[in-house]
Amino acid sequence: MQTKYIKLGTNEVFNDQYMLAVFHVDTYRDELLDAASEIAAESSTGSNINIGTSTRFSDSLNAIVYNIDREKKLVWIAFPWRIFDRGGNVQNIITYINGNILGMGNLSACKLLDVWFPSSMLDQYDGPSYTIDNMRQYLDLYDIPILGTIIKPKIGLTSSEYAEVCFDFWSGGGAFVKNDEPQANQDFCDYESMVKYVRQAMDEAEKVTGQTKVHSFNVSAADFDQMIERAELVKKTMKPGSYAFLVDGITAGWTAVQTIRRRYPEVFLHFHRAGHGAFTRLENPFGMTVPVLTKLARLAGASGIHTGTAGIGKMSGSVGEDIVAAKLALDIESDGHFFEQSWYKVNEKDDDVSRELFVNRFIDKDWIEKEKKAQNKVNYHLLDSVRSKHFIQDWRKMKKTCPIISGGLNPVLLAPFIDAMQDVDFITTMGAGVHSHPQGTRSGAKALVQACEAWQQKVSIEEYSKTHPELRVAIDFFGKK
Ligand code: CAP
Ligand code: MG
Ligand code: MG
Repeated sequence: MQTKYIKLGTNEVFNDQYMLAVFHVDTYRDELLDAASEIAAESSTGSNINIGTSTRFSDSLNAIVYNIDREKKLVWIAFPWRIFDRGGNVQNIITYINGNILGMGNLSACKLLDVWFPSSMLDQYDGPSYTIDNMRQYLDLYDIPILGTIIKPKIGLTSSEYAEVCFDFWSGGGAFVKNDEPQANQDFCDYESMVKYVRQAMDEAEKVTGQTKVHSFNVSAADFDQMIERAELVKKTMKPGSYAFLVDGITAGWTAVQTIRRRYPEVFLHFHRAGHGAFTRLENPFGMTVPVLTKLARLAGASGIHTGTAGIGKMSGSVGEDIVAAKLALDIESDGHFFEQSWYKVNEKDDDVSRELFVNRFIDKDWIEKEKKAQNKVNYHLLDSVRSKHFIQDWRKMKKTCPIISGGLNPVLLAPFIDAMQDVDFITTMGAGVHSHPQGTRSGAKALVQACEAWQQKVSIEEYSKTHPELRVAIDFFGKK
């Protein structure tokens, strides 16, 4: 037990100097508080044994275990935010709070469920610059989700074939196209001609439809210079507003995300999270949750990040996680797992964190029961704790990050997802859900637009499809899938 890292019940961590975090922790052998103190030590100033080189000042930077729930195996730890690298470095925060501790031998679980940033800390971070509102203005599209696609096959089309599929989607009425996350500069589809042909396809589609369009280009690369080279090429080739920069934020890393945010504040920064499943999945007792990842992406300045389909699409996910994450990213005020966040308001008193509350909105007992039956690999304990409590967070003036909803969706699933979100402020991208339409990509795009029109007019897609043949075909095809 490293007692100097424990101050149960203390109020001193609510003084705006501490970032708060709540972990689900389990151990092979230690008592929970013992393990918690080891986590606090390893993730701040210490190691596994009390160190002789500590000073009074270094001790003032100790992380503090300030609360524990033995039944739910929850541990609350406060981190003095002055330990973090100056200059708004998100990568550095993660190195502390999801770093060495994930490998500690005595732990059988260590999952970061939620974090809370004090206002003084928030001021140090960029947050988003170009938001979905800017994109809406460019597209002149309001009050509906921005309808998009990922070009499929994931890889293998030549640059001109790729652009033709873009054209088909755009001319069918879709607004937003993205590179699939591994698309880069492959020998059969070189980056430069891909960008060039996309520009031509976009011009052509804009002429045909009279609508503006957006393409999100993956700029992730082996090194900094190459990433910037790709971004500059896109910038040179495309009209301002018509392109976004996609960064594979997990595999290329947070430094890539923050570099693009800082270099190109006038561009929509699209955070693709491929690989996040390794540490966010509920089956994995180690890592962080989707809401935490989403909060960190907002801190880093992502204009948009994938937040999952809440179990509606092909990826693992749930209402309790994905919708919470989406709302956290987006909302001025919304419920988190543990911390509720209000992004714009300045509180009169900074007593947010003492307002720990139960919010029942996302606690769906039936859903948990269903999940338990369906997936016996899920860590139920974690699942239950994830749904237990919420905190309040004030995000000050930090702009919103928009949810990007993707993964196994198709036009038939649009309305159910809007219902789950109870909101339309998101981008949705449907890959297979568009390109496998029996009549091809253009009809797939039309079906998607029609599904959205049906939702706007508050009629069922069944009803709407009587006069919209592409939607009819989509219902018959995807309905069976
Ligand atoms: C979707 C997608 C996205 C996933 C990532 C894919 O394609 O392009 O990468 O959505 O998951 O390759 O699977 P489909 P998430 O529409 O054809 O499924 O959004 O959860 O991060
Ligand atoms: Mg070390
Ligand atoms: Mg993809």
